[in-house]
Amino acid sequence: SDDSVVLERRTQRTKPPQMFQVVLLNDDFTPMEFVVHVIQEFFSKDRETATQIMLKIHLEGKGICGIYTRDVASTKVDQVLAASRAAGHPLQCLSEPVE
Ligand code: NFA
Repeated sequence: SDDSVVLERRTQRTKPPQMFQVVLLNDDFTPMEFVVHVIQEFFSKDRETATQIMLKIHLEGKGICGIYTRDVASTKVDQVLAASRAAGHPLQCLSEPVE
């Protein structure tokens, strides 16, 4: 006799993607106002939140501006670096895996 049995998986089994935080680094030259503008524009923060993040970066050396999937985080980094270079500022931006 054939006693083999097949059970359908009806539960979802999709693991969440690895997330990446986008970090801005402090420097001595980029104007505070430009950093606030960048954080508002590319990380969708209001002016008050953007100012708080900028000040944290200024005082502590670095700060997280947002957490995204790999491709979105990479695009944010490219956009920030392009805008900074276009404006003649040395602002540095990177993404790194969370955890
Ligand atoms: N440290 C810069 C200044 O005093 C401001 C700054 C903040 C630069 C955050 C880069 C990132 N003009």
